Amino acid sequence: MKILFLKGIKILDSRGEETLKVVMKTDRGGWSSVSLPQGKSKGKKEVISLKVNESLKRIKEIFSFLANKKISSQEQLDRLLLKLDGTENKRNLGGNTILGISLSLAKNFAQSRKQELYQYLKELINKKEKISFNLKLLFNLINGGLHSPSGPSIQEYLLLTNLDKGRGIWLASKIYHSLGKKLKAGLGDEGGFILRERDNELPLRLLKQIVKKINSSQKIRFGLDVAASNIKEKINILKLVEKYNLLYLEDPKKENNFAGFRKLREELKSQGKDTLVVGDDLTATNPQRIKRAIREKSIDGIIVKPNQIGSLTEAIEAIKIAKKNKLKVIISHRSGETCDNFIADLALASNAWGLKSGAPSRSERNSKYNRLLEILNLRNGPMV
Ligand code: 2PG
Ligand code: MG
Repeated sequence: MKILFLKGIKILDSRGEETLKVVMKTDRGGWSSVSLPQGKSKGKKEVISLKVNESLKRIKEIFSFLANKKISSQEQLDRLLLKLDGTENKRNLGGNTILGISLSLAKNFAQSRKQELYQYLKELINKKEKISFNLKLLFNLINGGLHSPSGPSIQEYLLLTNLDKGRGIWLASKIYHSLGKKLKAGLGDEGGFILRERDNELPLRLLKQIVKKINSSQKIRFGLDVAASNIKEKINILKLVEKYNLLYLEDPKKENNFAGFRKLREELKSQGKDTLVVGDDLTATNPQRIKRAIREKSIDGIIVKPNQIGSLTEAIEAIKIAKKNKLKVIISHRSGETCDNFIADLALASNAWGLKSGAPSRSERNSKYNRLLEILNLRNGPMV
């Protein structure tokens, strides 16, 4: 395959900030494009994203370097770009620049093989495993922390349901609307409601009340992304786990506190809880950090955000390490998003435990949930 055209474009993200879109044409796959998300509560171990204008220049340089080179695989191009960058944190080319090209190539390869993106990605991740077409959805219904101008310091109050042939999405939507009627509140960065009260427990109380009223037969559990690196006060997490039967705790400790994660896990296990302790800023989709967390028994699962590491090949490496070590994989959006839905395909392709894409509201969040519905409904026939 040869790249015939490669260009970066500056576009707006869901917060109205500048982000990067990459457009590619190859001699086999035709046109493809990818828009990149951006985090706000970023981990210190994430790779560097360049300012969009800088990325645009790098893309021009990369295009002249790649023109007429034969590209035989995803990994070959990704490794070539990593070598060209030559740094550990991708500060020369930018993680956003490299990832934009890397993901555009993936879409292009899929097209050239007349495959859906998730089918192509599945072959990169695990040829033998069958896709289950089911996973947990983590809906961020109340936004706090850095994603909200007011309210609790915990960043995300998550409702967890099974995709269950799409039913989980409609259930979450129903709960979201009931909550909206009750709160009459504005929305935070990820489409969840914002509160004025700082009380960290109040959102869980509200969610519990609403879910009780809905009286659904489907399984619903709650979780938190504490994003503890951004919090100064002490929060009694174990009390919240006990009171609200929490299934999921993301970044409950600060991002370098591997021992603290482990201690919390041990406490939860000794109390017979099934609560999962998950690393996001702790592990930063970085294979080395994930291996350390495994060695130190810090986590039950990892968040995977391709732009934390900056190439598809390395994100897949992170997924493979996690799965091999029986860690749960949760594929995740960023708080600054676009309507690009690459991560929905990645979540199905990797048979991830979960997908986290914010509230079931606003097009940049719904594009991921809608992509799942599209795949579920069309997978036995032609995609449109
Ligand atoms: C997180 C993410 C996404 P951000 O902490 O998990 O929800 O936030 O993209 O701001 O890092
Ligand atoms: Mg997080």
